[in-house]
Amino acid sequence: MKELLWWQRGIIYQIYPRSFQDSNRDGIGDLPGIMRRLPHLVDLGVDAVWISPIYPSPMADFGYDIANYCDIDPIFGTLSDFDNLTAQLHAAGLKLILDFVPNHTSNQHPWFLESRFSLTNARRDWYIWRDPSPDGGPPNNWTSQFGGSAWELDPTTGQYYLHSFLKEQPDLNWRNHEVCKAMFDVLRFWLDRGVDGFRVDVMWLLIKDDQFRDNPPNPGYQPGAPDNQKLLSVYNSNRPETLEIVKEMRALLDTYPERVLIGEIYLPTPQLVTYYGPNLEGAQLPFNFQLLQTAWAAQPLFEMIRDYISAIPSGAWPNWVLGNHDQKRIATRIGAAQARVAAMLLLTLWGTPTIYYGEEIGMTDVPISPEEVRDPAEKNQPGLGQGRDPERTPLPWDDSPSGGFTQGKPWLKLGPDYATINVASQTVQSDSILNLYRQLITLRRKSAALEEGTVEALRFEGDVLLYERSSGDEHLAIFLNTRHDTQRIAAKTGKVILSTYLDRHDESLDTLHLRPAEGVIIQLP
Ligand code: TEU
Ligand code: CA
Repeated sequence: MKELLWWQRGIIYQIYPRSFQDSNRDGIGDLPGIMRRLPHLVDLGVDAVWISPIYPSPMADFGYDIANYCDIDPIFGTLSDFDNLTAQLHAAGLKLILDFVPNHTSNQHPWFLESRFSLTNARRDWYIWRDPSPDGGPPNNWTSQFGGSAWELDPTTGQYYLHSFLKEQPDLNWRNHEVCKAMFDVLRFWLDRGVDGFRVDVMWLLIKDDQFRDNPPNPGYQPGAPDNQKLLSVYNSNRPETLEIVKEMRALLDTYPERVLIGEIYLPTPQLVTYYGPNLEGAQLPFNFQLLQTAWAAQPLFEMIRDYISAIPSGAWPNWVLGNHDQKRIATRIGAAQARVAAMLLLTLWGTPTIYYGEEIGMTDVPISPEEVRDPAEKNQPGLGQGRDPERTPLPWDDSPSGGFTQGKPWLKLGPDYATINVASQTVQSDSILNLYRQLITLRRKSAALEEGTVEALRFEGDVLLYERSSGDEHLAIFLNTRHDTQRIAAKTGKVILSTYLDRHDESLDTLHLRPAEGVIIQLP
């Protein structure tokens, strides 16, 4: 078997920097805070860290609105903090992945200030400007992901600009070659500083229809659902020309050794896998969000895994995600007991796993009252369940005030259960989910079958999902009980090497009684 690259063998850990560790009592996590908590990442055993945006930003969308691509926001620290963090991560054997947000800038970015100034200035075409429609309204019917029209009238010139997200986030025009060049310079700036890869924000939205055609209505729209679901995003997403840009990004990364290009892509499997590129010259890891969207039951999980793995182009590498800063946390979605089963699934499937900070201690969404809302997705469309604050709350490190996250007032409150759901308590509690994560990761790192074997004999029996992983003469069978009652399964004779209950080891068996929400890994002879 070919030697695996770090991003194939490794485990990625996503840090939402505002909520990881504060170091200066302003209640907001920062780069020195991440440095202080490096031992946690090392103890956990992850291989790479992806940090959500840390660039100068007015924070209208908490850093996904960038005003300068080549610096660090003072909230998070300085370029020298960044260089220190990179050096410390590398010294500890970890890679660093940055968030790259190419679809839009902040409306405070100097490029946009110049672009909006006049019809004829040199940067006018860097953004997407259109005349009003004949009735004076927006140029077409496209909607913003955060509600309302995707077009904002700019009184200075009487034209509308496109914003796929907030009006404070104008979309760049990736059909303009100077934009491509400027953004590729940004990638080089960070690559030259030692960054090991990028997670590219909304990769599938980068190019829009050149004729700006109206989107058709969505026949599946349910009244009461958010605005942006009323139409099908035919003309403002997943356009064929997008892959050309992705290939250019990849080609640039390939001029440096062993860098990784990850794409944030919310598309069904058949479209998602096209982002690998027909000759694997696209993204190495188009983020696979299927686990976020599949009902937690053995049969749908079986079908989804089967379809995803069979859709992967030959030679491409799969990947798996249970959560991120835009989605309900897994422990909230499926409950604390099944979150342990999900951990075993994530870390025993074939392909690169990404862990969202807090998953390792079973953090749940924190209810945020209307007065405490920070996220514009909730502020713009209150009560529709669009808010992302609940999954972005500070990581509790111990049971001291504010969980050791800050000595100030945290920017979002901690969960009511942080006295028990925290890193320190779970470190000493031998059967905690944190210790399950650590053992799963330890096992994965020393098992060639888990690192490189494909998924074999994938099936389901009743409520149990089963599959095998092999390499050389190492053969493992994984059994996951997706329900909260006992399941009895005929097993090949083998020896239990890990249970999600963390209590049975070396037990030999023929028939397996899986306890409620139990997952086990069995070593086959
Ligand atoms: O998210 C893209 C995206 O499509 C989200 O709008 C997602 O569908 C939504 O949050 C689900 O509730 C990326 C970033 O991950 C997100 O945090 C940013 O707000 C967005 O892009 C704009 O940059
Ligand atoms: Ca701080």
